[in-house]
Amino acid sequence: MSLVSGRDLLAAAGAGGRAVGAFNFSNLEFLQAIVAAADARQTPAFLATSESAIEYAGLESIVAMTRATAETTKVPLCLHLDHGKDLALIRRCVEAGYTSVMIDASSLPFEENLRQTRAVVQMAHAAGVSVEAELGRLVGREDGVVVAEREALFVDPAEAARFVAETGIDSLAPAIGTAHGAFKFKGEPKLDFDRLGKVREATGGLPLVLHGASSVPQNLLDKCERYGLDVKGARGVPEPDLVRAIAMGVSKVNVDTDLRLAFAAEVRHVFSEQPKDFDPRHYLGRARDAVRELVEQKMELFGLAK
Ligand code: TD3
Ligand code: ZN
Repeated sequence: MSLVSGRDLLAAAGAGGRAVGAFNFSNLEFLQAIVAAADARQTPAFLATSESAIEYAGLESIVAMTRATAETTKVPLCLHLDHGKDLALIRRCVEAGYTSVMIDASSLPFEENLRQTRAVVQMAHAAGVSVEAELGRLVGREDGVVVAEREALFVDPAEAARFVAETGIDSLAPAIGTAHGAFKFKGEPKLDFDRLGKVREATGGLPLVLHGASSVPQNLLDKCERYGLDVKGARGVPEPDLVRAIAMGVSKVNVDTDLRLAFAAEVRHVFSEQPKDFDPRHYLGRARDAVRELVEQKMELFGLAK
């Protein structure tokens, strides 16, 4: 079917306890893997592209292949801009056919974030496109921030209430201790659930989004190691923490890193097994299958899979 808005997808997540996955892609194989998983499990999904994915694949190519691939299933899907920072690019996405955009002005002062987000909401809503915004900052192990400073970068629940009321956003990504990438935590993973609860209360049931939600599961790390992908010290968000966040009102969960690990590990697996095979359809096809399987597992964990 044709692409639906992010707001419609989040409504599909229902009142609570379940979440729609947002999976990043920048090529045909990841896109096909995510859509095949959605179709197999009759589960809606956000098809997410970052600004750098657009730079890599080209905006028009992304829109055309996403529309064509979405037509292969009856499951509702949404084409989403992840972490939009360039206001001109956000506008180009809306005009080109994206059905959801994220404005990420979270690194700017609060008032400036509010101003930019409000402008994007006006522009996007006029075209029926929904808007996600972020408050607080995601910092990981590699950002070199000491633990005491970390919390100062988390979302402030009182600010969240004002931000939501004054911007008209459709969903909010509150920073509560996750980070992007494979190296999220130095010691034990720790999310600020208390703060998540306060944000939930302060924002009156608005759909919340968890970024940096890859789990970097041990079985995937084992496979990476077996085939020579060096990701020593990688650490993600434990699955029970994701389930807890979803139970507390998170209704969109963003995953990119785990898919990349699964894809790369399987490509290396094929290469190590078949030293004479150089047909890209063989190694990319098997890697695509590995991503599809992982996306299906995520959909199951997030509670919407059939
Ligand atoms: O916005 N994203 C995807 C892009 C981050 C770069 O990997 C996320 O929040 C997913 O984060 P991750 O790294 O945990 O999959
Ligand atoms: Zn993110």
